[in-house]
Amino acid sequence: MKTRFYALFATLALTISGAHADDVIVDQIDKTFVIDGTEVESLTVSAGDSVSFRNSDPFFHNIFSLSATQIFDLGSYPSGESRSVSFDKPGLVEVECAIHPDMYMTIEVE
Ligand SMILES: [Cu+2]
Repeated sequence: MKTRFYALFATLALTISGAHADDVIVDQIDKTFVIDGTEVESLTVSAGDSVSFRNSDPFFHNIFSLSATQIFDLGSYPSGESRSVSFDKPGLVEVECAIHPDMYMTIEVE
């Protein structure tokens, strides 16, 4: 009986920690998307996670997506500013910049 109680408690603890949402920082450097100093073209997150798009370039960016999974438009924002999006639905999200058409990455929401 006691063992069963502890097993239930362990399951509950795992469920709570599993619900923790992450925030991933995606930099914009030299018109590319960068995570921890490495240029990336794709990223996988869990539903409920958010991504902060930080502008580390000396000019404006305007990050947006027209993907049905998550349509968003962060607007035009200057160097040093961050804007974030939370991803709630699983699926693929294509991310672009309205100012720099060559900027492109995908976010897979699991
Ligand atoms: Cu841009």
